[in-house]
Amino acid sequence: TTKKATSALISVFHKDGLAPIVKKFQELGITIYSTGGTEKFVRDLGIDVVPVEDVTSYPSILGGRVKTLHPKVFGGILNRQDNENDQKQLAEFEIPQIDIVIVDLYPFEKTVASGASEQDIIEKIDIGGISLIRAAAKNFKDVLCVSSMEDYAEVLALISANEGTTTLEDRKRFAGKSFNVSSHYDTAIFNYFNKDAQETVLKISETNGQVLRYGENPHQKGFFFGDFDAMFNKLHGKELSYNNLLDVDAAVNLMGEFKNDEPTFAILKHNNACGLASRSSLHQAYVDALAGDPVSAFGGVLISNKEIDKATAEEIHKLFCEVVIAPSYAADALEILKGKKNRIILIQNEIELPQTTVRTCLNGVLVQGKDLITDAEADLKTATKTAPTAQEVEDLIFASKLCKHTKSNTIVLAKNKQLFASGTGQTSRVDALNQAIHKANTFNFDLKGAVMASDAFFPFPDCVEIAGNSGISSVIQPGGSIKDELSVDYCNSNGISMVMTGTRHFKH
Ligand code: 93A
Repeated sequence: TTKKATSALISVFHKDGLAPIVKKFQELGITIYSTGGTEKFVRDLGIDVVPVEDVTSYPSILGGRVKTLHPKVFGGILNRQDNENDQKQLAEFEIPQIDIVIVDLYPFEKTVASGASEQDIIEKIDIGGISLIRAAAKNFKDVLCVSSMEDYAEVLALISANEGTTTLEDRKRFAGKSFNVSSHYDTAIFNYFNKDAQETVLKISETNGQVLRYGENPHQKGFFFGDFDAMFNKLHGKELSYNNLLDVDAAVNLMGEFKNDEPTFAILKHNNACGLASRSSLHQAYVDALAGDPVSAFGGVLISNKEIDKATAEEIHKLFCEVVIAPSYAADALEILKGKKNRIILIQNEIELPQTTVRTCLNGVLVQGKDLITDAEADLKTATKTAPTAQEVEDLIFASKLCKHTKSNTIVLAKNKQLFASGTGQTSRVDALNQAIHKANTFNFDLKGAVMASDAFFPFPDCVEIAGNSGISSVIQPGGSIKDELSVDYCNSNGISMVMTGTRHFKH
């Protein structure tokens, strides 16, 4: 496994630091093969060197793009010295054995960083050098591969100490470094090409997708891929924007939970509901949904699970809202809603939504099955001594359905199937609860007898304590914290009921 080198192929971009190595090679009687510039550098030192063209009997062509890419070179590197057939072929095709390969690649990254033209950058994609490195590293059993100017000093020390002899361990270590160099190099090239990915993707989107006014912000381009017209009949209003579509998506998914319920109305802002109520009349459902947060409702997306009648339309018309979605509209209701030129009015058709979700993540995408579990009464396990009342159970389910469609961390406070307030997208559950309580107080809701839903378990009893102090009488949560008992104990001592669902509903 210990090998004494007799020949070396040197093809390096950076010649600094190479002189002592080639001098050492000469001293040790190691034959040096070299490419154009490197060969000149070596010869100028007064050291014997064999041009690689003499090995290949082929000139460097295409302005240097092809100089080492030749079977005689790669045969010399890749042949197995313990393989009889390989050695026979080496002799047959007059291929010289190559024991050491020293390469320093075209400086691709530096060229990109210098702001060079694309043409210059492309020319700096090293093909022959990277192939030499990969070949020599692959055949580390027989070949020592030096893959960067960074290693000149180390290899000089190694060669000097052992008179050109290397161990298998040395060669394998250098092979490891080499693949680090080659993978880093190709990653840099990949990144360069991907830098333009935004332009490329946007160009493809422009021809294949639905062109939106812009993306999330006016300086971003935006496109929609999907069949909007299969899902909705648009009756009125301006073009839907990127953010409108996101809100419509959130609205449709939320209302899907209330499809078969009594008349239900939801008002959404920034993909979260700021109002939600179920009532025996749609008009009342709208009025009570709006009461949840009349401030946020401005410019919101409205959705109903029932036909919108005249009385409801008259109320809606008082509000500036971007989009109204319903399964149908009474003729007189539609006339009223059309009273605002830009208001988007959509009929939602009965159509299945995808059962998977996709979003970009780092340099790829994340795909997952959709959260299809809706907490139902049968799933609730009472964790406390007292169980919730029938009314509370209805409210707990109502709040839990909304929780599932609200950005985590979330706390939903509700009573009599009306959203009182929610805390949305907070970094702690306590923050979400405090936000919800603050909002409920702002709009004069009395939390006494209201219920609390949490999208995930309570890691500490702090949330139930705060909720208890605000008058919350019943709580729904997945459970599963190692400190569940502390929350349950607090509820038991304070007359609060708690049910656990066993299902977490994170939405990030
Ligand atoms: O253009 S290449 O990809 N084609 C080749 O066949 C080739 N072989 C070695 N570039 C090639 N090299 C690279 O040339 C080496 O990686 C090194 O960076 C450079 C050394 O060229 P010279 O010895 O002419 O200065």
